[in-house]
Amino acid sequence: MEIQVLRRLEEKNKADADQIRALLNQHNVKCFNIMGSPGCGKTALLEHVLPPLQQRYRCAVLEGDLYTTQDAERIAGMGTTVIQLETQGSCHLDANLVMRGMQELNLDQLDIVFIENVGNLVCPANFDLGEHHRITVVSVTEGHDKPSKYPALFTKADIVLITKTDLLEHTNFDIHRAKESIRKFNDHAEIVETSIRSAPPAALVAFVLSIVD
Ligand SMILES: Nc1nc2c(ncn2[C@@H]2O[C@H](COP(=O)(O)OP(=O)(O)OP(=O)(O)O)[C@@H](O)[C@H]2O)c(=O)[nH]1
Ligand SMILES: [Mg+2]
Repeated sequence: MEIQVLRRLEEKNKADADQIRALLNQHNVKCFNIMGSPGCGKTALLEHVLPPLQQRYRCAVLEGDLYTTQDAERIAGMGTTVIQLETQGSCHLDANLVMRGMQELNLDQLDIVFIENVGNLVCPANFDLGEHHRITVVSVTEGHDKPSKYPALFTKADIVLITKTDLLEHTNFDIHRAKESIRKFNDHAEIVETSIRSAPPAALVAFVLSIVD
């Protein structure tokens, strides 16, 4: 009985996600779903990639959070259109909530929508949000074992960012081992080392531009 309910929810989410993708395609808007652990640096990356992207493209952000609007305020502070998606305690976004967010945006006036998912290395992987591409972020302070321990988010990524590399010397994070683990589950994703401190995330900007240009 419980299994039947889960399948229905998944089917409903998939149907909603397909509807979102169709809506975005109709408006020629590209959508990127950013996922990773709490504090891995998702919002910080957005703060760094939005300025160069916004020189050429019209961007908006859907900010997923359990309760607070702190990340949404950071994005709004940059002058970027942002809609808060409050999950009220749930550990991931689903397509139904994302659709409501999309309906608040003027898609005719946009080229790119970023979704920052709730900080979580497990649950968001199972929920198609109607995005075109998935960006997975893992920071060196989390440990190089995380891709092999939590493969789901890495399996479905189109690009994986290994962040906070400025802190490498203070950790035992083995970049080579992390990349090997990611490759076991994903043979196509670009894997990029980055840091907002020492090396601005040019590879992420280039990835987004390669899709949108
Ligand atoms: N040293 C260093 N710190 C970073 C880097 N990227 C992010 N941080 C810091 O890491 C902390 C968390 O960054 P956020 O961008 O808020 O992380 P997040 O993934 O959006 O967090 P949640 O939305 O809560 O899941 C902040 O204090 C950032 O300044 C980096 O490349 N290097
Ligand atoms: Mg954040």
